[in-house]
Amino acid sequence: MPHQRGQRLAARSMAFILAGGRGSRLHELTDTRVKPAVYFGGKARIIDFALSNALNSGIRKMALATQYKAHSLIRHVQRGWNFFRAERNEFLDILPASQRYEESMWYRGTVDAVAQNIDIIDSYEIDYILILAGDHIYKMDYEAMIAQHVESGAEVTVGCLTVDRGEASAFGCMAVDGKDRITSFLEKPKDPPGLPDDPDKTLVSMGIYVFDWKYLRERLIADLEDDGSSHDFGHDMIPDIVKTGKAQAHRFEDSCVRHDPAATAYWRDVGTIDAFWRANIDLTDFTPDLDLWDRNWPIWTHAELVPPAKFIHDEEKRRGSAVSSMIAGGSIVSGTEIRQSLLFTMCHTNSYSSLDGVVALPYVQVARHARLKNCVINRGVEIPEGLVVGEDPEEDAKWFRVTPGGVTLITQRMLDRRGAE
Ligand code: ADQ
Ligand code: ADP
Repeated sequence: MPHQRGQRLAARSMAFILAGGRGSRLHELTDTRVKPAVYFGGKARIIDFALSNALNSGIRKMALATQYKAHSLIRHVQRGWNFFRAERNEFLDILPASQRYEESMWYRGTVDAVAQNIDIIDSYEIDYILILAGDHIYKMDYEAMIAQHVESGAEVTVGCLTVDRGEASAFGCMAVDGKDRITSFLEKPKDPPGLPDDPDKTLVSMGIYVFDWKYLRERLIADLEDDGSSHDFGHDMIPDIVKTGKAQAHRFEDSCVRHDPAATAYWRDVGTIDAFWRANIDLTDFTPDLDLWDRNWPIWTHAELVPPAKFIHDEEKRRGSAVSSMIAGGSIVSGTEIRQSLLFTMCHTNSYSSLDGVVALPYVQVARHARLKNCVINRGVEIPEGLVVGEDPEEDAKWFRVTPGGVTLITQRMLDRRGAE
């Protein structure tokens, strides 16, 4: 059925979210869950940012490609992401690699994850497809990017941002002309090029793309049969299209959602324990760069039905208090002194303990007399009485994972091993 004229661009588009990558730099935090399913910000999961951006941008057709360790992600999406009405042709489809295309073939790469679902995408009757990664923290109005794509007439529009040159080799790096047409694209170069007017900065790809569906469809069909391809957007398809001169850059600054135009354009890849800890703890700042309080751009998630956080102050015990911190619902802070920390849903801490710079995932319990500094504690961990972490890095490293940045990751398995010694 042809699309009606005057329909909003977002209504003629779908978001295809890639959430199947292996990823390993979050170590034990991704032992059982893929990175997009990792918790972030006290209530949400990383995937909620891409999904919320799409929803808030007016997109009502979404598909989520999953592969490794997908159970936690699928459960979260099933519980929390039911805003869609099939009657209005709205949906969020979960597309696990299910060997539909060929019986021996999982998703061979990001391009292949889309290609193996061509028939499903056809049935959505869309004009534009927005390819997203499910593993970044940012707020962005995707409709502005789609609008630029349509206006410029490019074959592909690549979301991009400026980073320090020293960090750029983890990204696809590009050069653009005066109209932001991409003139060269190098995937993860060892020695990234600097910007012409600022050699210490590099323009990099956010790994998000807009295509006309008709155009991408043809490229996907060719890629399916191309044994020489590694089936990856960053390695194969984007550099190829750049050579034709029909790839456009879209500046994140132009569609980043922020209260105050002077605020920094916030984007984080929380791909390491240090980055994950930092980004969570930053939320406890007086005015965090990431505004989770904006009623016009909410981050939607599955929220457990729990009572408000409770603080127990007992004259005989020490004060139960939290300062410069975020404490999620269902938590009980009983006689614990908490500073600059973030406790997720249903955490329970006990008397004579102190937490400073702690990111505690849901259902963490802290027994009495524990002193914890600069830690990430995995979901459901029971911190035993009197445990001290963050004061003697050598001792901590015997049992726990201490990062280069000095953050300690604690899991139940590590504690059990320590308890058994
Ligand atoms: P990377 O960050 O290395 O580079 P990649 O590993 O390809 O990105 O993952 C991108 C997204 O696709 C992730 O959300 C991942 O979970 C998912 N994914 C990976 N393999 C998949 C598969 N087989 N099936 C389904 N999903 C899969 C990319 C670009 C760079 C860009 C950075 C920005 O290639 O050019 O700079 O993203 O972070
Ligand atoms: P302590 O800090 O001395 O170890 P507890 O954690 O055992 O103390 O309990 C302190 C208070 O926390 C209780 O009096 C109660 O108000 C509240 N509390 C503890 N557990 C629960 C629970 N499961 N449900 C609701 N409230 C609880």
